[in-house]
Amino acid sequence: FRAYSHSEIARDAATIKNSVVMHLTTTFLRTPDSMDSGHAYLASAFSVRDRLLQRWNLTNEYHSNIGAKTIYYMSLEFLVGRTFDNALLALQLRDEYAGVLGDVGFRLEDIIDEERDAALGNGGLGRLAACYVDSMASSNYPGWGYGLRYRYGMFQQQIINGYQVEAPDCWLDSPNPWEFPRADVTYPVKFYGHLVRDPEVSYRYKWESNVVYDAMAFDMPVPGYGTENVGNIRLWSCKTNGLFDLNKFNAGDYQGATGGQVAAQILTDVLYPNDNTNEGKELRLRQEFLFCSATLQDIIARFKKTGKPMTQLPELAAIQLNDTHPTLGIPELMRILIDEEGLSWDEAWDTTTKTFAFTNHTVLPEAMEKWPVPMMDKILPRHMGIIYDINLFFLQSVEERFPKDRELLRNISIIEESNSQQVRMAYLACVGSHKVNGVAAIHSDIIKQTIFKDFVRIQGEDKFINKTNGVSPRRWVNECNPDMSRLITEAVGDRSWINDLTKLKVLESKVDDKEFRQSWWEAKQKNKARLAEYILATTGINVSPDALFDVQVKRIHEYKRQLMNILGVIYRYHRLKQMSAAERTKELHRVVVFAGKAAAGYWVAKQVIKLINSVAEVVNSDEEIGDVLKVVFIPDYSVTAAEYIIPASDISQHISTAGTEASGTSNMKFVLNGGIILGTVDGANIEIGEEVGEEQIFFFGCLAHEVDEFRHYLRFHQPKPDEALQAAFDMIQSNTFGDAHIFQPLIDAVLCGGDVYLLTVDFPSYVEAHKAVEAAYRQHDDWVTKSILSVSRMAKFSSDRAVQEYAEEIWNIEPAPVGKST
Ligand code: DL6
Repeated sequence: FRAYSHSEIARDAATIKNSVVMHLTTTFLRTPDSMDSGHAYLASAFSVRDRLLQRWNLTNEYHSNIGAKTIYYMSLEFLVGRTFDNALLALQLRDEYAGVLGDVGFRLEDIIDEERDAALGNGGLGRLAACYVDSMASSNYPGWGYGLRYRYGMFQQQIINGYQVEAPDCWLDSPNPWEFPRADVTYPVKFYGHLVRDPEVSYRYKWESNVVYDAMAFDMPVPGYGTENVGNIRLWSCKTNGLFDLNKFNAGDYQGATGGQVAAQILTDVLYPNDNTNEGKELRLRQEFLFCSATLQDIIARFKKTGKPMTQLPELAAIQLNDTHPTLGIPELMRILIDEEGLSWDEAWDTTTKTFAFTNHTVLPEAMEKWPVPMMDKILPRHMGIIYDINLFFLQSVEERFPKDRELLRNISIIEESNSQQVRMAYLACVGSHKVNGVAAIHSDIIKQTIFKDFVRIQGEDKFINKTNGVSPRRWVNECNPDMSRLITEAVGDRSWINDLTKLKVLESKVDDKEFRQSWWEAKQKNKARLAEYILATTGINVSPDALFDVQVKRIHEYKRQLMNILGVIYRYHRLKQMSAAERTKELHRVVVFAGKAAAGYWVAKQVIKLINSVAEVVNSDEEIGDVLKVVFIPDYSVTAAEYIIPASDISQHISTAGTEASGTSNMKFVLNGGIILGTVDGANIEIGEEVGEEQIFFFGCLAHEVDEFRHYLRFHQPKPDEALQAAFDMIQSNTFGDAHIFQPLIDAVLCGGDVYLLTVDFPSYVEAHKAVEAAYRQHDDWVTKSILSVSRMAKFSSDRAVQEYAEEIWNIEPAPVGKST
């Protein structure tokens, strides 16, 4: 077949200009004279998309011609953020577009700002999925993400009177250049109905139902950096065509006529805004199934084109389950293989378990997905039957090896025998997969000792492995931190580090280079000035880039302990108020930045936001305090906001109670951008510490193995806050930040609710750790050394490394660069 040499894309200014004007005039019916920045963005983005699609086609054609094994990354969340700048950098067209836009009076930065984030995810889990597809494309692995095209992404957070107020994220109201609708790729997805048993094979059924929705594909090309490969995220949207009831319409029942459309559309309308909690809503279960069924049908359809027997599916396809949300893919593949493709149960099970692998992302009990058996039985009767059979065969095999161990059988059963029976999705995912992994070393150990303890005993140690998370150097250094990137490129000699972070090692040799150190510091200061502008624009608060920037940005959750941070701020304020003016002048100036969303129904988390904003209001308007302390809550945290915030931190806080944060990924992003971590011995903090060295990280707090004992003690004993924490409570309770009643439940959770997140235990060492940070920051030279050394040692935390490990140890898949072979 064709030689896949090079799909040379046009780079000259005249051709680029023509393509922008062509889209402006034909796609958007505008003239160059009436072009505003919104249309300049759209026309430019569409012209970049043309170039991407050219490569996208070639990549897919090439992979299918060589019969490449493909990884399918199934995730209900893809927190992509913006694409325009990312695509320009990947195609190495940034300067060219800046030139063309500059010629007609636009700054590229302003045009980039016209794009809305694709916020189809809650936090770390969704952003990880986006980083992984980026790495698959950039490392030439044939890989697709599969997800849902939510009409409303992550809600927009407004702060009104200090409280979080949610507004819908109507991101598709304006044209989206980064998706390609595929009306030709549509699958029917059934719900409800009844089963008819095959007269010849007792376990084969026909599933009959007239509740059938259509899932239609939208493709989002994922540009690989420094390669011709373009990946893909295929998102499903529930199609409403054909669900219009003309008879009802003719009879004047207009609402009834569109009822079917509304019922269908709602399936892909909204992203559930829960991070680390399981809401258990029926609509969510239907969302999950629509996603799994359409994805599996699509994978099978592609596989069948090869003409190979279905049992060879694992040779051409590897499916990774991003947490339990896509677990229904397992019974759905079983259903297709047995009921539609005629495989025996054993063949189908062998094929399924060899195809699937499962990543666990949490140990929090409230996040564990379980579905009531009656609900599952009603909505998905065939799948419930398959799950019962999977469980039966699994329990039988266990009983053979561990006869009469009733307790073991009860503990590992996929069906929990509670008041109403529940399907334990983590167990189903585990039993139906050939590998199970956690996302940081400590987390992978913890899951082996807790939720999967019995499974390790039964299925063997080898099945349970660790794959420490990583982040994309394209977005999280090269795109978000241009000045530091320029310095790294100069030090390395070229841009190869962007696809190979081991090259960062060379920075170590620059650590004593005076000029380099000065430029490094200046780059950070510039990023801080940029963030100060962003803070002013989004909050109206003026902060000085000369202060220490102390940042905690992530979902608001009790286990992440934003409450401990703001109590620390209150204590600092208390101390400052006790000082004389002369003493205060000696204090290090500090800007404490918070950002993050709370799930709409998570009352405690929302009260924490209110407390932060109330403290900010008082502290920031206290003239005695002035610039010594500023507190900022940046509203509507997003990928784009993170790209402003992360490069500007001096210190970032990752302070979860030990053993609760599976990994964390923003910790990696902060250090990769020259910031230092103040954190607990938890998640990936531990491995970051191992890589960068103890001198480069500020640890505090109790250790994971101590947590149970402390919790047990605090259940039966009154928690005792130290003086500092008591001072913070006293300040709140004396109405310093408004009506103390509003915040009393937060204090009660610590003092009367058993202090589950161990604030009283960790607060003293937290305060000490802050002192150590201040002392270190005052040693300006040493701080710069810490910053450079940290970045130079961060290679491990590239998502390219993580994806390569998955490819080699789980997916058994090789890179297939387009144009490298014919
Ligand atoms: O693995 C990505 C990310 C981790 O970095 C976080 O530590 C973890 O909290 C998050 N987990 C979830 C779990 N949600 N569910 N289910 O978001 O995953």
